[in-house]
Amino acid sequence: ASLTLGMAHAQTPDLSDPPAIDGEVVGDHGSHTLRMGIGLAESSPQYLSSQYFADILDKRTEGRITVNVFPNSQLGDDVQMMEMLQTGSLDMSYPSSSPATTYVEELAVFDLPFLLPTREAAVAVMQSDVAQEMLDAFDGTGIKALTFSENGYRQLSNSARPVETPEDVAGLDVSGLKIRTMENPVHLDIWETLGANPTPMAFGELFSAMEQGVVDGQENPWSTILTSNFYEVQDYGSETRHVYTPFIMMMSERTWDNLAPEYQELVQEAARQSAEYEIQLSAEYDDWSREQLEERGMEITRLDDEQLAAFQEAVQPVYEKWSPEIGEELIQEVQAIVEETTSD
Ligand code: TF8
Repeated sequence: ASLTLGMAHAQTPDLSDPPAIDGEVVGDHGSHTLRMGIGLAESSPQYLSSQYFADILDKRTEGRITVNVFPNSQLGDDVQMMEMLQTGSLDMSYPSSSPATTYVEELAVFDLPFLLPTREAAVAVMQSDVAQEMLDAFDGTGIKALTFSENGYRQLSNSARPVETPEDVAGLDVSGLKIRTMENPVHLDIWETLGANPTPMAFGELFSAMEQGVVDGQENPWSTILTSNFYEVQDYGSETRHVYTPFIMMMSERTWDNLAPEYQELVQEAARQSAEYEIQLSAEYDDWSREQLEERGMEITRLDDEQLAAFQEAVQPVYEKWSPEIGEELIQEVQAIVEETTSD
């Protein structure tokens, strides 16, 4: 019988129980009901980990801190919700790092293409001192940045054609793909460099823009393409993994300053615990979501090493252009952390 080396099927994410909530109950320092707005759906790792964050606070204050999580960008998109944190009209949010570069420009290091080759390297960078300095750099903006977690490896999807090479993006005899990007100048430059026609747009407007053909495609992790139902309006996917984007769990500085120190310590610990859970969930969702998308009819191209190298080569000009802006030293520091994780 012929040996069939079928692709090993990804394990279905285990949503049964998040990690047990242990740790002592924090004394009574008043009661708070917090509103948290997030961009993704109830089935996303972002929502599930936000709910786990809320459960930790509820349990360890015996209900004195309640966090109500509002998903699906219903309170606004990433940019709007960060502004609401600054004015104090929203208590918490969980945006990508990319639109937050207007507050802390060093975050743009995460937008450099192919910078973080493995999840292990990405996690090491997010947990490094240089990453903590970026979170601290929010002080004074009205936003208290609590922790990084994983939005994940971004993949290209579109409704026009299969994409295996940069030439497929640019379109030799047709115009370049109209690609929606996050509101971030490095992302715009990546897709301009690849010959696409990029348009920055809030995430909440993206589904209808694809449905109406205003844009041909977008780029996000498989789990977002699945949980936001993009497969309904996107026929083709390409496993480009061109950028690893972090999430940043944020609290309004007004809300933070209004909490007793004991509560602040608990919030920081709960944020770290929920980020750890989110990264584990997001990793479990990654390959599984890609398979779910194929089952729902998306044609997904897995790039081989040569095809991936062609994309890495094609976006080199982005490094030349943005390294001076982002800071050569910072980029080298991040690359050194990557080296450490990939060397052993
Ligand atoms: C994007 C981001 C978003 C997330 C989410 C809205 O493409 O990846 O999916 O920031 O929180 O805008």
